[in-house]
Amino acid sequence: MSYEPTRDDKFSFGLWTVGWQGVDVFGPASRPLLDPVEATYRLADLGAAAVTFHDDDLLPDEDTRDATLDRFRTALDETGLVVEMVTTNTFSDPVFKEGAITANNREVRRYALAKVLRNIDLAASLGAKTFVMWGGREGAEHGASKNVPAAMDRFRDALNVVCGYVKEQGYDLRFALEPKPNEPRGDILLPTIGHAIALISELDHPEMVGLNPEVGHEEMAGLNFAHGISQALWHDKLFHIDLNGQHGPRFDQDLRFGAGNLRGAFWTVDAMLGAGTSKRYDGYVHFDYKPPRTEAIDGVWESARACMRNYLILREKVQAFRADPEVAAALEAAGVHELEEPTVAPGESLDDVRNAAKKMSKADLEALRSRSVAMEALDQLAMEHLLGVR
Ligand code: ASC
Ligand code: MN
Ligand code: MN
Ligand code: MN
Repeated sequence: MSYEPTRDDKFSFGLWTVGWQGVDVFGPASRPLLDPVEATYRLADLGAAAVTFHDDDLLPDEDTRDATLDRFRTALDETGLVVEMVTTNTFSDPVFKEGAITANNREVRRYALAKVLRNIDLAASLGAKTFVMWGGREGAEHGASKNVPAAMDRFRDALNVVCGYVKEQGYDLRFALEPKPNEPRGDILLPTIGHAIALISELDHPEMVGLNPEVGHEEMAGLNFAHGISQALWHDKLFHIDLNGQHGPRFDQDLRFGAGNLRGAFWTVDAMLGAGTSKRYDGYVHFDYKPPRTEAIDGVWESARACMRNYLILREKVQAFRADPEVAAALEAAGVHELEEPTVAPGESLDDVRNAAKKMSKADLEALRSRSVAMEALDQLAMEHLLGVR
């Protein structure tokens, strides 16, 4: 296998990823500014199918806005790349230091909403189908400083407003909320996939709003990303995905996909492909990572290439795992498919369940207590596929 990406692989990159100059809390940029239009050409050469951006990544100021948009549209025409997703920067400008759509200050909230609405128009004009909302500054450091129920009201209102606007304009655009537990705020609202799914059920148009989970954001909270996206798929809410790498609960590392928790990456790809049984993810395979500050521009392109290559390698390993007859036997031995059977069969009464339980002998129970679940053997098969010895 060559692991060369094709357009059919639907790889997509945020322009802010390869464009990250390495500014961090302890130091300024370590790399020169990368022209986002040049980055678009370069990503096309590397095999990407699409790009995404925050308004400010591509269009940082009014004076150059129209000219840059013209150059960007030319780049899309010349490369055949599409803009599949657009998102709004409601976190860099200090005006958003205390939040954007859930800031205590109402003027800030209205300013943020106007910025989002303008960006929705841009997203629609470029043909994007997904609009991500990452509430990076929607949060708090101080206990009494944020009325969380009121913040949820404002979050809900803002989502209702933007959904209503998209319907009214007739845009073909869905929203995807991106959870993150902390950083840059001490605590961020909608910290996990589960919190975001719960808010969606309170909206006027829940069918228009789903999720954009990011590997590192769930793993920062010690959560299992594959489980999180599997549940999101179950709710039909996996509208988009941010793939990257993370080493457990610490700062948001945004490593290239495959770095950090490699076993987690294996199960992430497996979950995206439907884990052999359930619904699969068929959207763009989007990378949201940061080439480490240590790298010069050669390392930037190397890391972008590696994100796609690691995905393709892992996809091959996952497919081989799922096609392996020994794995099929191990899944059987572990009783994995039995879980697909309803606990109470259609037509059965709860008395049937009670009576069946009552009829169980001590020996029946003892047999269940001491049964083999054979899960270590199953997991070792996955490990050996991942390690390349099967
Ligand atoms: C996003 C998104 C993030 C953040 C981060 C900004 O839109 O998905 O995770 O912004 O990439 O640095
Ligand atoms: Mn991140
Ligand atoms: Mn992200
Ligand atoms: Mn990020």
